[in-house]
Amino acid sequence: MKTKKLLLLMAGVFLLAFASCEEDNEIPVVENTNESSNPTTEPEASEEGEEEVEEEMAAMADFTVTVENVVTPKPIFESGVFAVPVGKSGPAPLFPGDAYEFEVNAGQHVLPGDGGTRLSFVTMFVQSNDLFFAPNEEGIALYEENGAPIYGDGPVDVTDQVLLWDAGTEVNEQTGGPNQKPQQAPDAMDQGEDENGVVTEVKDNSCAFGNELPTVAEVIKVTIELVAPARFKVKIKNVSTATTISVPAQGGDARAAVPISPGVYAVHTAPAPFFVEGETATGAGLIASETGVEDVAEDGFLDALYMDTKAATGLIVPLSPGAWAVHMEGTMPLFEKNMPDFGEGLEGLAEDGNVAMLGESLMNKEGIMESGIFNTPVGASAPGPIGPGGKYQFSFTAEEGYQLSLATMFVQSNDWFYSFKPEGLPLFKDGEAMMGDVTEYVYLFDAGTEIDEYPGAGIAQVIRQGEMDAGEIDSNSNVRVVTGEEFDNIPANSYVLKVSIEAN
Ligand SMILES: [Ca+2]
Ligand SMILES: [Ca+2]
Ligand SMILES: [Ca+2]
Ligand SMILES: [Ca+2]
Repeated sequence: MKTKKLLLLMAGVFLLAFASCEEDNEIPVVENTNESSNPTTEPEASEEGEEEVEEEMAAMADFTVTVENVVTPKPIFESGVFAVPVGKSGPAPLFPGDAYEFEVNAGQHVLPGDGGTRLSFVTMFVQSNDLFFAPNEEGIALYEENGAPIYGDGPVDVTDQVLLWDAGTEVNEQTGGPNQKPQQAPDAMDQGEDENGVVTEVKDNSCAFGNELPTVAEVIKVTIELVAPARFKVKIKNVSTATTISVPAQGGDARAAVPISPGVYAVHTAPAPFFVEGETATGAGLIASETGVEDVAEDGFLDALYMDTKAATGLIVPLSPGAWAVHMEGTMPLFEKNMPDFGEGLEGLAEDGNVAMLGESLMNKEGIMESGIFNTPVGASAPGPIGPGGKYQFSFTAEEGYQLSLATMFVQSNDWFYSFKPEGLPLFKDGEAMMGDVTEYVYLFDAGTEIDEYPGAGIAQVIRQGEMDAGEIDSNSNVRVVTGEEFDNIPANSYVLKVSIEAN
């Protein structure tokens, strides 16, 4: 799968950012040189003295913590429908002069080396059995090779990148034929003879179906406008007129407009989100929809295509190297909620995945029994972030009364990190060591050090920013919980990471 290759590339890019902390790798992790630490063997107390001895001994255990990236990589970054014409109150096809408008979020790429963000869509050429408009498999690139966004003095016309396709699902009739959308009952579906063909570009408009089709630009006009950093407005306009297409099946010199149906769009980086040229429309492309393309191409119905596209849409969130500390109950080594960042390195971790300063600060902080950083993924030989399937691991020995804190960056953000609550996670309960999956105690925090942009798109986020610490200062400088309402694509914590503890 392509995602794997992309994540490797990503790891390479991150190495640049993390190279500075490589020398700090050697922070001791398990060594506990404290001479007063207790032996792990059971006390061999005499019968009558046993209870007393147990009361004096604080419980103690060896812990291994695993931080795992459990993201299921999805091929589509963002998706949606366009169904309500501008100025209308409900879904409808576009008739001459009407337009759909929608906005998408897209940085120059989602992951380093992924080929860049592109826009694709599928919408029906309504005067047909199964023709649709869509860009080619690559999609319409939203950025130049040098990383500059599509930009012009106003909207940029990209109609020359829109093509007319035959879905190969229904046998073509002369325009105006009985099994074409305008002649079918409004709710008719799949009416017409099965073609059992493949998706092909309609290149010969004059003779393919025994009548003349208009050119793409005579029916549809598509423009893209950069309306804010990493945000584009797309406009799909029907530029046909009442005489654009001849409808010989209606007799004589009859001519008509070409309506355009509601459709589905996607922002993606790998090619072919919806279909593959030369393959059957069923189950093809990144979303592998069973009937989605057919339903739009034949009847202008977008439910199946939209649902299958949504199912293939999601944010891929790498996790950065992080820091951990085992500290006394009642201390908050990393941050306090609703208070500004301590200025001890959390900012560098939360904004750039740079753990060096925080790791150093923790070594010299009071109340901390042991601390360290985790920056080399399990199975890797060099520090780097972890993508889906990757994990970090660290170990320590701790006694009752101590808590565990840790922090790792939500890499598709400006300054977000995963952590337990600031007091940390108790390592013992009623004398028993904490074990198992503790992901439910993890929260996503905003460090309050940089203004948030759309996750996965923001140009001041670590994957896309030009330099470390790029980004504007947040007017609310407090560390606080990310509620999930800030943006529509923030995954649930348990979708991104799993934190588990082994103890013995
Ligand atoms: Ca056909
Ligand atoms: Ca039909
Ligand atoms: Ca922020
Ligand atoms: Ca930044």
